[in-house]
Amino acid sequence: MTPTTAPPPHSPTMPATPVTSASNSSTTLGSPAHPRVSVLGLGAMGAVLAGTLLAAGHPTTVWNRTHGRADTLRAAGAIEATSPAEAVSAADVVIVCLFDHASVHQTLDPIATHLAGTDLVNLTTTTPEQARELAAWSETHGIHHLDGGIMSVPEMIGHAGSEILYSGSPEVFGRRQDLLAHWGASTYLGPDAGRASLEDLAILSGMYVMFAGFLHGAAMVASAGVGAVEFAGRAAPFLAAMTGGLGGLAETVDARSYAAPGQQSLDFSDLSHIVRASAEAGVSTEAVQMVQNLITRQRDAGFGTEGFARIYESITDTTSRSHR
Ligand code: FVH
Repeated sequence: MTPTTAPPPHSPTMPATPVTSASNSSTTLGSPAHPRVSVLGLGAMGAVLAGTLLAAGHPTTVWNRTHGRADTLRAAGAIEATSPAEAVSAADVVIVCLFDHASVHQTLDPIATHLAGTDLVNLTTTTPEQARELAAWSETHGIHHLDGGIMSVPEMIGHAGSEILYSGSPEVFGRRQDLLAHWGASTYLGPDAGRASLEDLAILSGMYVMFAGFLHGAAMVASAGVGAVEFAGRAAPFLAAMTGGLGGLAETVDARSYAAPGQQSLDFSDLSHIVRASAEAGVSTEAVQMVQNLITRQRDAGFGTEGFARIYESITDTTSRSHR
């Protein structure tokens, strides 16, 4: 299915802390343009999500397990509910942004009957299977479920560059698109509730492996007395430039054209000198050895002259996986 992305309609000059500009301070009545929302979970992310909707004029009720985290939102016009049941009874749309899948069920299971008929948008990070499980649970209870993967940090919400991936109920996404757009661009990936989570976690895989590689490099140069900040100044521009190569790797993988000319070969990509330099610097070789293992499997199978993108086959071929 081709993803559809809706850009945020709000002004790019929206304040960084939107809770200070609430416009619905007294009314709790929703309207077609401003349905009533309840936000369950006022951690770093949930508080910003709630504040953004409040600033956009949505009657907003909030609840948090630990009392005291709603003070700023309350001062800006939000209503603080004393229980999840009270919070959702005042809502057309329920937004959930809790710690994990277990905390979502701990919060929602006791109030399933109160949620029947409402639109539930779960922005808690879960695995794809957990998202599908919540979708099935929601269907059992007559709840309309949309799952989201937030590709932003709290400071980005409501600003250019913020994006949230969604999958699950197409009706909820269609009905609530204007509301969701207050947080940033909204990309709908289809009715499989697990898809947004899958893509979210796949993107985060890239981020974490890159961060691990950067920190590995920082540990290497530390052996020469170079500080991580100084190293970051040199590494960041190069790493940013290298992301320009992702599209080419992707085309090669989709076409399985590893033998096409113009690619950096696996033989050339051998990382043994980096592994050895890491050992010489007295740091763990794990991070770079992981990549070297993926390369070695393909070279051992006779593909050394083919392109680096071929390590994709080491990743997808679980039958030949080794733990070297
Ligand atoms: N913050 C970020 O940058 C990332 C961006 C990408 C998406 N994540 C995910 O968003 C979920 C919430 O993240 P958060 O940053 O708001 O997390 P915390 O500040 O740690 O707040 C956690 C809230 O969850 C409540 N909570 C925890 N356990 C339970 C429970 N068993 N029952 C009810 N509520 C629970 C916690 O309440 P309290 O500790 O204040 O009582 C907070 O409200 C998360 O999935 C990220 O992966 C954010």
